[in-house]
Amino acid sequence: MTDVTVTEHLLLHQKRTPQATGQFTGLLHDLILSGKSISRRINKAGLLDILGGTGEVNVQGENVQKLDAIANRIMKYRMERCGALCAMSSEEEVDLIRVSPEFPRGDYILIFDPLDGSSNIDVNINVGTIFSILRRPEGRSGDVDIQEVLQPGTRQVGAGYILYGPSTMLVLSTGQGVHGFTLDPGVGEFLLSHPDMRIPRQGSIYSVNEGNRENWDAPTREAVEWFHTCKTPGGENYSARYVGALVADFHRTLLSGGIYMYPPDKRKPEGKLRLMCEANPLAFLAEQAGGLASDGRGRILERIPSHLHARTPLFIGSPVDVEAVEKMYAGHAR
Ligand code: AHM
Ligand code: MG
Repeated sequence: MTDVTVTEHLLLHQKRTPQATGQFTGLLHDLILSGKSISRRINKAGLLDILGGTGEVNVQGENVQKLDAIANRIMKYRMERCGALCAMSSEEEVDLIRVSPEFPRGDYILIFDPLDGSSNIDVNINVGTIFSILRRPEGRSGDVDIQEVLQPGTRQVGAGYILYGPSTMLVLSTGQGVHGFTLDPGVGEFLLSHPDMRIPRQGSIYSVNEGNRENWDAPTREAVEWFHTCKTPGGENYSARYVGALVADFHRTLLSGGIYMYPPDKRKPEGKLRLMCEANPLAFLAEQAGGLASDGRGRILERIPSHLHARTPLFIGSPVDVEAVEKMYAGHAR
């Protein structure tokens, strides 16, 4: 662990141009502040009456947990006031959230999953906030049109997540590698703990919900069979790991290598995960760390979202492992 704070790191590494307005740095500052507030709530989850469901069902047809709703509120409140955004989209809300004219508006668009893996909250297992930052297309002003938001992941200018685990970590990329920061609760600052994170070329772990096996498509069956039988570079068998919180499974994959998969299946032909608030930001991080992210047939980052809550199959992690899955797909016609 270094004593470089995330703010110091950003100031040292942000490209400084005469046109730079400081909006982007301000946006990240408020995002980090929101993450700290959510982290504090989560740490107290067992002590306050904030576990369990609200009784509502969200836009995705899933039960809303109280902490989902709290995290969503914290993000919206803070980020609407940060002065850098013109619009936001949350996994928890059907419509685009346009920044109200009573607040200063900026050029950026924030897409987020306020609390990924929230079905894990009641059992005190890792959850996280995932975010993707887009820039409004040049020359646009006034109210944001939905088409301005539906950009492919290649256009992201920043992405990351805050993982609420044994310690709280921020993993961030602004397009110059991936850097990890650990929250020092004593001083309330994220300190640089994982500079320039790189995914190993091949891992030794595959991560998929094997309970869905009977509904998988043929290439996924073949791919998982391949992971059952192939060897790691050290001659060992692959191990299976599945937390069931994408952000936690991805974090392990980023650090240790291997692959996380949420394939299409008979009941969910487009997979389960959301392209804009889950797959794109993690794909951006994976590529920045030397890994790959694919929908089986192509790069996640090149998919054009059809709507805010569009879904995608996801195969993400070490290049050798993701390429193995793509080979299985290439052997099957669409
Ligand atoms: P959430 O954003 O509502 O928490 O849902 C997404 C989660 C991912 O975090 C996780 O990888 C996946 O759903 C688990 O799904 P399943 O239980 O079908 O394996
Ligand atoms: Mg999620």
